[in-house]
Amino acid sequence: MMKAMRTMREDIRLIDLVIELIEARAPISSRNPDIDTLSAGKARLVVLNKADLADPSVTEEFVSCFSEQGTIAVPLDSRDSKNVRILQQSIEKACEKKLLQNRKKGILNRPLRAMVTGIPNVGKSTLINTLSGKASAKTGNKPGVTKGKQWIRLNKQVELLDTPGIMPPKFESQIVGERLAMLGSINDDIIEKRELALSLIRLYFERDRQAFFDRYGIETLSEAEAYTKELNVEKLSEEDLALFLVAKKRGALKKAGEPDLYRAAGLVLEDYRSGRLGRMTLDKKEELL
Ligand SMILES: Nc1nc2c(ncn2[C@@H]2O[C@H](COP(=O)(O)OP(=O)(O)O)[C@@H](O)[C@H]2O)c(=O)[nH]1
Ligand SMILES: [Mg+2]
Repeated sequence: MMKAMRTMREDIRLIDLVIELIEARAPISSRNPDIDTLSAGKARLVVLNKADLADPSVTEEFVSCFSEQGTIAVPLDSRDSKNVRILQQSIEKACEKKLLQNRKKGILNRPLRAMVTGIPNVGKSTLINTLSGKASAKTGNKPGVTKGKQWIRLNKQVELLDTPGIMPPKFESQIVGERLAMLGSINDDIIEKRELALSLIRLYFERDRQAFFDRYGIETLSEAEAYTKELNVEKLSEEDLALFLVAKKRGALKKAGEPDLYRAAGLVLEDYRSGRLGRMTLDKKEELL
């Protein structure tokens, strides 16, 4: 991570436009605020990536929020090549001022140079792939795929560095760490998996209880009360009850037949990360700004 950060600092000196990828499901928690200092004086574009997994109305709120602060922001599913045009237009918009400045200085033919940055797993390689139209940047979690610097021509005015700048995730509060773990952006062994799933269920219960019930075929939690009574466990919270039910309904059981809550927690987390649990945004704009 230290080396990635050093490379990033070196690369960013060559750059006119920083394309900052953040998670649409956590537009605050998935930002590393160091990017503000690193990209001082450069053109900026914020991409709320994986927008297909986030609550669209919350995404819109965040886009307006950025725009009120004078930052161009665009929600995106970067896997979909149909979105290239939207992104191209946003890039051009973000570059307008810089191009004008260059023209005033008499610089006419030098293209602007752009770079994609963001925390691990936010979709940097996917975005570069989609933009370049071919598999020139590998996706997945294998670091160090590209050697040397290559530029991808995006249009007459902009070219893109084919290696992204990797920012370490930054979390000074437990809430932010927890949300990054829910998204799978940081290792979930930092927080006990069952605790993490329970926190996620609590959020679903506050914001979209029905989505959770629908996914696991739950009518009411009283079903769980009967089940846990059978097991002689008492006085459980709602989210605990829900996890017992997930274990029962999904057949996450230990050899002796009792519920495997650790496995059930894993199922819930996987369902959330992949979007099967429905689109929920973790951050609220009032909450952490
Ligand atoms: N649903 C969804 N998945 C995405 C999107 N962008 C990337 N991914 C997935 O997120 C994972 C990490 O993407 P990758 O590009 O390797 O992230 P990187 O570490 O930032 O380079 C991969 O499984 C991608 O398919 C998106 O917009 N929507
Ligand atoms: Mg990558």
